[in-house]
Amino acid sequence: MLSKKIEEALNKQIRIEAESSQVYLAMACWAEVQGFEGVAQFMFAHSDEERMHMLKLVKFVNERGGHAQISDLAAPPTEFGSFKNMFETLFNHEVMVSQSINDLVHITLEERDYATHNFLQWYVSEQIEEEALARNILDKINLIGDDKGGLYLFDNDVKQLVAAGPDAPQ
Ligand code: OFO
Repeated sequence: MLSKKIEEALNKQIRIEAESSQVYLAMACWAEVQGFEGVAQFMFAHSDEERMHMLKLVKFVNERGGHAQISDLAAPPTEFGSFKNMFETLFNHEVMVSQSINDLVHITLEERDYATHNFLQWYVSEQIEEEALARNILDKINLIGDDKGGLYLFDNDVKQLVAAGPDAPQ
């Protein structure tokens, strides 16, 4: 059984994951209309992953005697200025999500809710991977700068990354 405090904190995280999915969907659209197919595919896949993160929390809350709240979401930006700027936004967003997961883990320890603590370990590991991936991509973008040819190759690279990943679109 979840305490009210844990239920509220998990519901807050449900909203964060849902908003993350929206942010990456907006990034996918921004990249797609500019013809960057690889980056768009990457962002569409990432958006789906965030929805999966959200659903996993929803199921957990409901199964543990709580009630998952599906709330309205903040609208993401529609313009991202440049790829560098967009991937910086993505990286900073993931750092914010990691912080939020850490806060949540902290609350479970305060409340002595070891079941939720255990459940959240999956998110802790996931955030390590997501931050590393975002940092990796950002490093590449920083090397390329505004070079058009470089961006074209980068887009192809990212396409390979999606194709190789577990959530690769068919
Ligand atoms: Fe990319 O964050 Fe979910 O957990």
